[in-house]
Amino acid sequence: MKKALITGITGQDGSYLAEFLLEKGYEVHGIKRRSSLFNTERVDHIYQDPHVDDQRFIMHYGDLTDTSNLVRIVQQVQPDEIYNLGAQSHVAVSFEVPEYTADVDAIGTLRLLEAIRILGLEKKTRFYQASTSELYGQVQEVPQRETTPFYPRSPYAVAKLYAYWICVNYREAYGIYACNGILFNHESERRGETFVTRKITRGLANISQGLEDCLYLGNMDALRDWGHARDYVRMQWLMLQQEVPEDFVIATGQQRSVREFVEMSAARLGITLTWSGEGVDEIGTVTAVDAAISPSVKVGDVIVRVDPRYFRPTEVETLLGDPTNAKQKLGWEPETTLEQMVDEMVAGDLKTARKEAYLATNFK
Ligand code: NDP
Ligand code: GDR
Repeated sequence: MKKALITGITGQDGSYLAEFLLEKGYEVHGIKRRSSLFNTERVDHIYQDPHVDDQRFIMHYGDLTDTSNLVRIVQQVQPDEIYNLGAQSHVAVSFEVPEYTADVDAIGTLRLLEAIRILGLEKKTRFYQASTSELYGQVQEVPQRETTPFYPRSPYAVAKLYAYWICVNYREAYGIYACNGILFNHESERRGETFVTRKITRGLANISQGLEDCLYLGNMDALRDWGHARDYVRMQWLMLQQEVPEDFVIATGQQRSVREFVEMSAARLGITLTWSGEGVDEIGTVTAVDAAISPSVKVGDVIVRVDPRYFRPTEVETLLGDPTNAKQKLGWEPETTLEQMVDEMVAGDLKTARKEAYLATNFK
């Protein structure tokens, strides 16, 4: 039975990857952080009681900033594959905590690669690094592919740039099977609530049920290539099954603006919006509404506004990936369309909002 170790198992991707690997018959180990509240919600449905005989899902307390802990876990698990998904993954937050972001995202990657080396696992353990389209930052070529030059635009992206190159360097220097998946944005109903897609679907669903009045956003013109996380974790595994390690761009090849994502989400809640004003004065006003889905929304309501606090000191305005290499060499194709993903995200957040509104009305 193959063993995998996943850092970031409690995150969006970690939870989908753990499900995927369990289905493939792996023994799955994950590193979780100690927190004062439960932080395992995304993996609770696959949790296995440690008292059962054939436990295949095993959690270890740990942190990417703690070298001795990482070495001990890697020694104990002796993994065939390590998926390094753990990170301070929020771009805007990285401007607030740049040093911590570098410690976790850059040096954390080095610590894991060193653990492989210290333990003499160079020939046994394959290593996947969660690299990112943020490396392209101020884009130098459209669309972005494996050969496009990097120009990072945030402390997060600069930390991930170090992680990218240390991965390449350890592959070349020590023959470790290590590769970078350069993944463009991918979302799901498990996406963290402060990333823009989930903020939009959750915010609009709350507004539809009267739990909030208005959604405040930053740069409405930002363009992203959004795919579904479930499709992208399949690709992470595929990358470690090749004969020769290689870095791949994973993307859909299609691009939408934040504003378009708002419109798509609103449409699923029966809401039509028109836009007026510009920049910080831009607002989204309701021009039609299906009261059966969104009983708390009225024509004329302003439900989207821009708040400059969400602007970033340096922004990545546009990202569009070219996944040709992954398609040709790995036979990978995204299976979920953007429309299906928005349906899924809105449906999930609407269900939660309806429950909360019901409780608020009936159990005051
Ligand atoms: P999430 O933010 O959902 O998950 C991040 C995970 O990392 C969580 O499990 C978190 O733990 C854990 N983590 C954070 N800090 C530490 C630390 N110091 N030590 C150990 N674990 C830590 O991210 P995603 O699942 O969306 O992304 C997975 C990876 O892929 C990240 O590295 C991200 O940077 C990268 N990426 C993501 C893309 C996307 O669009 N989603 C695109 C390209 C790259 P906790 O739950 O306790 O907070
Ligand atoms: P990103 O994702 O920075 O691309 O990083 P995010 O969803 O945070 O932002 C996407 C774009 O939307 C604009 N935006 C807002 N963003 C947030 N979070 N909140 C807002 O209110 C808002 N309004 C507009 C942003 O300015 C940006 O242009 C994600 C993360 O998952 C990274 O870890 C990953 O590496 C990259 O995707 C690929």
